Amino acid sequence: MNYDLIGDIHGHSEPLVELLEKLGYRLSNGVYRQPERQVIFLGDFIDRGPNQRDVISIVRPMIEEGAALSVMGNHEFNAIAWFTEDPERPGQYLREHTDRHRRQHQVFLDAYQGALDYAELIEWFRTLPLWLDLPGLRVVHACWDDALVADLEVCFPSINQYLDDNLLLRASRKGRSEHDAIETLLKGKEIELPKGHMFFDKDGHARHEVRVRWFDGDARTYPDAFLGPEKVRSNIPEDPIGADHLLQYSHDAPPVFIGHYWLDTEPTLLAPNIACLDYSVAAEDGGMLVAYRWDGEQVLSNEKFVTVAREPSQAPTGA
Ligand SMILES: [Mn+2]
Repeated sequence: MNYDLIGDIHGHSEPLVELLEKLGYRLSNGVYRQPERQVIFLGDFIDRGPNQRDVISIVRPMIEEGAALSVMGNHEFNAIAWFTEDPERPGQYLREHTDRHRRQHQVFLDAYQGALDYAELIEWFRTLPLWLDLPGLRVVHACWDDALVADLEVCFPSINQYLDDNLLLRASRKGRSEHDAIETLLKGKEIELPKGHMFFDKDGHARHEVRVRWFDGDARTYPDAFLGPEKVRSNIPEDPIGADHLLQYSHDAPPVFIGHYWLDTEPTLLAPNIACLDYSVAAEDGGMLVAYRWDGEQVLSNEKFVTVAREPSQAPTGA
């Protein structure tokens, strides 16, 4: 099977429709299809953008009718944990209802909280696999880690059919190995900046860690290892890092497609077998929704990105 992989959508249905049409998908009985190909979504359907329901009403039928596959993004995982009451702490939730967490999730809550289909949508999010290991390619929201994938498969054999209560609870407890595992797969590897260094992220939060090129065991300094928007780079010191923070991913292993990193350059491969497809479609100053047309190649090509630009929001919608 040949696949069109599509990066983080974050509530922007207009670029999604434009991209699907550009890729040759046509609406038929409520489902965008292309007879010879399937889409693979990289997760993060929700939060941030203006069309939370419209995005779900496009991607969900595609997945349910076999026109697409998908992995879970950290925003879907967070939505599940926000919704789910903590069985050991009545009245509390697996994701704490702090102001900061609420702000990150507000546009989704505005669209679904109190609606009859909210609980059912959360149930559906729980069916999204954490990763896909398909013939010739691998898909995960942020970081492929062979050892974690192998461990989780042994401990939780049905992990990619349904995120069960046991795993959801363990993954929501800081300090547990399951928490670290899900964080790594869905949010990537982060390393602490040297003392005294920090920067503000797109939401204005102070960050003391950076996301890193987990696949690149040759990175020796913070700038070598940094993976994220280029506008942040001037805050990254030249200091050396400990190489044991990185995983490395063999150049002979199948290509891995990831989203998550809010890149802001022209789409470019991160390595001959690593492509990130998140180019900040939801950024306030505009960005791109990005796909990669994959036809079985094991060495990826910069020629195969397909993009749709989104202009900056006219009036930021606040919160
Ligand atoms: Mn993400």
